[in-house]
Amino acid sequence: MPNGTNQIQIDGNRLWESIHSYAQIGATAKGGVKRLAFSSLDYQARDRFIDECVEMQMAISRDEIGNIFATMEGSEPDLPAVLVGSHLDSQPTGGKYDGALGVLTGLELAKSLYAAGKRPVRTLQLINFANEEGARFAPAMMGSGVFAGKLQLADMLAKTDSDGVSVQQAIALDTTGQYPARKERPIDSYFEIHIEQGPILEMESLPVGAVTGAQAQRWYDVTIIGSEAHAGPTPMIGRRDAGLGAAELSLAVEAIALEHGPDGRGTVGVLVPSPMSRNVIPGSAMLTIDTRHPDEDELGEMKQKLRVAADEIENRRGLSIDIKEIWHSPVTRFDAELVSRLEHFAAERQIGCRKIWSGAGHDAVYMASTGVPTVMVFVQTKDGISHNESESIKKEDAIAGCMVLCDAVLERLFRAED
Ligand code: HGY
Ligand code: MN
Ligand code: MN
Repeated sequence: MPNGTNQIQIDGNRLWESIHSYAQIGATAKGGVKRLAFSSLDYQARDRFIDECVEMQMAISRDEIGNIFATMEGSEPDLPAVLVGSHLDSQPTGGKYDGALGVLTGLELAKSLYAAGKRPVRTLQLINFANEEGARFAPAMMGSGVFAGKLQLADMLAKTDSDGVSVQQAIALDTTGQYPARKERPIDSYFEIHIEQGPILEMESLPVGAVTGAQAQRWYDVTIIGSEAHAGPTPMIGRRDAGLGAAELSLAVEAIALEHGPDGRGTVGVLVPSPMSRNVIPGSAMLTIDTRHPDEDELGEMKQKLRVAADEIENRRGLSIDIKEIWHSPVTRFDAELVSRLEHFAAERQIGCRKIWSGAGHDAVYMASTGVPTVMVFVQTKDGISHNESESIKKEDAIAGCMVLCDAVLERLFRAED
């Protein structure tokens, strides 16, 4: 524990209960959660978070993309504030820990400070970032991207989901309009705890990781045009089958990622031929492509190879294939000093910990892009499985991660000098 903070008792049991209580909001039959961004269930979880903060007399504010901020003013309110955040929105078949662990750990820290009657020197600001997942409205990390000034609000409000509903229309259904706009203030640091969503910590039997940064991502939307025709009388030779073009391009995405292995990643998460009739040759198709790599140059080469593969399929099949890059999240490094503080507090508590790189994107990526000292704690994930209703972590690992994060945050909160 940092000096002067030992009467602040983080209650790991209360955190674990809180996580499983929030998991009831949007609970799915298979044990996961479905709280798509800007949906009523997303708002329900977020409103619960707001209510718990208001009970501790924390000031609530919001911004125009729907990020929510809960503020516990420090005794030196002019000193730069310490931010702790993550997200409560989920994938359609999401797990109960992805994002929620981070928001609810911040809440647990505030509860511990409040219960001890201990006002921090610096202001603590908790954040629930809107639409981190990018599942309903691409791109991912939308709320933090707008907050960081890297994504333009107007562009994001115009994004639409598969039903043609825009972010602007979805936000209009929000119930927190009555909260004031967040006031700009200097930021000391940003902390986020998250499940690893990969297998490394479990393979090494470590409960937590000190995250050093995140790999780059490039997302694409692809439209393929062929010609619709009858599945019966139309000979195989000469067809312009957009569905098969999409299938071949999907295999090319996998091949390109493997060529750039072992770190290259390529996924086609959505592939929709049209008109989706069994006895009609698809005249068009749309697909989404998610590519990632820790090396920007390699990710750039993967992009070029994607176009080359598309050209070859286009020419051979008489199709037109339009590939639109819709998002680039660059390689991001977190603050080395904060990483070493996490390792220090883990060692002090005799909690096994190692430096680790993030394969997933997180709100912390955009926070780091603003120049604010930023760091994450990862928690071991069973079988490395996430974005899956079976997502699971051990209670003792969640508590270990919470303790390490809170130690590092408390050290910053009670640090008077700048
Ligand atoms: O896709 C990601 O990396 C994050 O989970 N949104
Ligand atoms: Mn997440
Ligand atoms: Mn996620």
